[in-house]
Amino acid sequence: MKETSVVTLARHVVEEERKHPEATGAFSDIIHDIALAAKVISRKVNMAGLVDILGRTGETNLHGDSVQKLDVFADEVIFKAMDHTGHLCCMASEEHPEVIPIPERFPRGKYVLLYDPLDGSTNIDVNVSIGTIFSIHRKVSDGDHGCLDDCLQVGSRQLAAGYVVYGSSTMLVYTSGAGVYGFTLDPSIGEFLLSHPNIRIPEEASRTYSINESNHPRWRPAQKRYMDHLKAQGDLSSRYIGSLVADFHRTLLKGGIFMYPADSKSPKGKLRLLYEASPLAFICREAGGAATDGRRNILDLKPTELHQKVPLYIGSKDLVDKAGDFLSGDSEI
Ligand code: P6P
Repeated sequence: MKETSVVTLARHVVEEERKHPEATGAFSDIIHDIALAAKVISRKVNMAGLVDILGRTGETNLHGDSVQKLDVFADEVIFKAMDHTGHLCCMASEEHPEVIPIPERFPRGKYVLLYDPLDGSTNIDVNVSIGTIFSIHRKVSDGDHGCLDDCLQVGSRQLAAGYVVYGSSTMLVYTSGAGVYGFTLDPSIGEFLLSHPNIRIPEEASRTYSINESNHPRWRPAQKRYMDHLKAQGDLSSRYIGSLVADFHRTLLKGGIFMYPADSKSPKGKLRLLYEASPLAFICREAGGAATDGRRNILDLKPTELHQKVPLYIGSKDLVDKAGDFLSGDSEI
């Protein structure tokens, strides 16, 4: 019997779990439940142009971003996929100002889920790839209920991190600290199939730099000097989608650097540490890349607020390190 090459996400997670005798299966369940939520969101995203869920709800989220109906849908799908499982002590979402408790009627567990339910949602109406980002920590507080301290953990303590990119295909990419694995959804059978085993960020020449250059007037001099340096190298193409998950996914697979710097309008940058920068930094490190705030490793930053922002330089280690060389003298970071 020929060895099957079809490895489902479920099979992969079980095989990874077998490498850890102490594993209880809870983590495998969490990844499975996230994948289920991703399938439901993917179906809705792919129908967005056909069903009355485009456009805005008329509300704005805590960050002042207009909330699109798919944002709300994705947030609810993830919460309802996870709230009853007994594996989580609490959750935190970009769409909620405070920590989300597990409803009293359900058991609580020893893990914490932080998530951005639908990042890049301003691109929904123009059919550009969007994504879900998630980060899993172990509960650190005493008692049965999770709390803010369980969410405000340094990125290096993450147990797992991943994203789902809803693009030309739907892919789930995750790491649990032993490599980065990519699974592509086959909608005809409703399974995520291993398509990108052990992703490593390449050093080859098809690398890109990715940044919103319209912000150039607001950049600090050190940022401008680094951009001039990158362009002078002549071996990087410029690509910017404006959807973090899509821009990061390309950077992970092709190499290069994605930047969202601090600037005079956003002194802490725009992206959030807990459920954007930190999980992507964990994935990038596991793929042989690096991620900083311009000077410090993202995974070393101790969060102080649930929705705190951070400048982000992420991608090929040589390019991220070089950014640090230019920016390290910038005392304003
Ligand atoms: P700008 C999308 O709104 C988002 O949060 C990220 O997905 C993306 O990387 C960034 O903002 C784009 O921001 O200022 O370039 O439009």
